[in-house]
Amino acid sequence: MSNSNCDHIQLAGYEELPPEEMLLRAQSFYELMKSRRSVRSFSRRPVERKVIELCLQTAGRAPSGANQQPWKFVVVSDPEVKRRIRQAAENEERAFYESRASDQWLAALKPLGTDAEKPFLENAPYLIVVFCENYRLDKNGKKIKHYYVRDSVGIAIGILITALHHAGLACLTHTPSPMQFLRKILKRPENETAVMILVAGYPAKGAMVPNLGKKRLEEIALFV
Ligand code: IYR
Repeated sequence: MSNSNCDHIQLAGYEELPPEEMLLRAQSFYELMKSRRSVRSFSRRPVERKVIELCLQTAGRAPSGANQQPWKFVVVSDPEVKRRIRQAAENEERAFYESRASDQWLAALKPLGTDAEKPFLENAPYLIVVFCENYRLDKNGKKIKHYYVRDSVGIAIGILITALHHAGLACLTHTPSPMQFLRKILKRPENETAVMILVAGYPAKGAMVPNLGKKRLEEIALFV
C-alpha cells in the first residue's frame, strides 16, 4: 500500500518483451560487454562532448539511497588541469609503487603491468572525476545526511562505464591513492570526496591490454 504522503505516478515506459526477444537481447548485451576492456593507452583524438553528456545523463538514471543521487561528475578536458592532475597522481603513485604498497599488493598488480607513469591522464580527451556527496546542506546550512553513498555512486559508475562502452569509447577506472588532491585542484566543496577518475576516449592505435580472463558463471553465481 502506498502512503498518502507521497506522490506516485503510473509506471510508464516499461515494455514487456517476448521471451525469445528477451533472450536475444540478454545474449547480445552480454556479447557487447564481453568486449569491454580497461584501456591504459589513449589516443589524443577529441571526442564530441555531447556523447559524454549523454553517457553522464545515463549514469544519472542510476538508483540511489533515498533517491539522493549523491554523485557529482567533474569532466576535465582543459590540458593544464589534466597536467596538474597527472603530476599530483604520479606523485602519489610513485610513493605507492616504491614504498606504500605491500609486497602482496604489488604481486596482485603484476599481471596488469601497471606502474607509476600515468600518461593517459594527459592523453585522453576526458577525465571524468567522480565525487561522492556525503551530505548536502539545506537552505539554512543544516547538514542533511546521505545514505548508501558509496554503493549508489558505485552503481552510477558501473552504468557510466557501460554507457561509454556502448557508445564506442574506451575507459579506465583509475584510483590514485590517496586522491584528496582532486578536490583541491577542482575546487570542490567539503561535502564531496573524490572516489575515482574515469579516463575516457579512443584507445591509442595498437593499444595493448593484459591477457586476463573473467570467472565463469558457476564461479560467480549460485542458483539456490
Ligand atoms: N592506483 C595504482 C595501483 C592500482 C591498484 C589497483 I587495486 C588496480 O586494479 C590497478 C592499479 C595505479 O593506478 O597504478
